[in-house]
Amino acid sequence: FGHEVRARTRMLHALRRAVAEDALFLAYQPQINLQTGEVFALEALMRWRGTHQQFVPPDQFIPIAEQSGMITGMGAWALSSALYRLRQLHEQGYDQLSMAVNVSAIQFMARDFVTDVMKALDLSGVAPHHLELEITESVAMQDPAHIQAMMQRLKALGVRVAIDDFGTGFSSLSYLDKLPADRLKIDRSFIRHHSPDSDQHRIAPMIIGLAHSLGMRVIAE
Ligand code: G
Ligand code: MN
Repeated sequence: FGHEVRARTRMLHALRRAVAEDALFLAYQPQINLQTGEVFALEALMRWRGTHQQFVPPDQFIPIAEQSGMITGMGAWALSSALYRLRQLHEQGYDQLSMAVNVSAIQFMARDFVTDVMKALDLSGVAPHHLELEITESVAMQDPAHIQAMMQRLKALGVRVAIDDFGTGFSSLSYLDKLPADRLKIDRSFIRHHSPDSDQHRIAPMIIGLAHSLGMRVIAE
């Protein structure tokens, strides 16, 4: 246990230094319409190149960023950088592209989050409907009144919302029906490494059916 605490502390110090030294960057993963083959959006994913050029995976450093409160600044940086990049792409002629940005629970729960999003959009000059915010299913299922209100405010701006890692949490279906989300993202565990006749393989079509009957779009991670 002591060892684990020390490892965490070490990583926290390293993360502080990484942020100060601009060692974080964004990787852009395309989102593809399978009917047309067209790339309609990019998802911005935070990456950290360590001091010895090794990559630290986000599932290791995001939790530490969340526990330490650093995620607020890091998330704001990711949002504004991704929107700035999108603006450049629009100017280069890729003007139909959207950008998906992951949002941590800590950011989503903050009172001025919607104002921050509005400011980031204004600064970049990107239209709100070209931004999709991804919140994980486990977050979407917490504090229903707050989540619903936040989503409604984002929708009123024209920003889209996706529920990330869907299928891994414990969704209340009646509550899901009330969430004004635009998209469900099927968690990659239901897509990857499964033979066509495995149980896991049967989940994806169920989620697709669920999403469509709730009037949502669906994407596979
Ligand atoms: O790229 P990869 O699938 O390894 O990313 C794993 C997860 O890391 C993502 O699904 C997301 O939950 C998280 N992640 C990546 N970038 C960000 C980010 O900018 N903010 C937050 N909050 N999480 C991110
Ligand atoms: Mn995501």
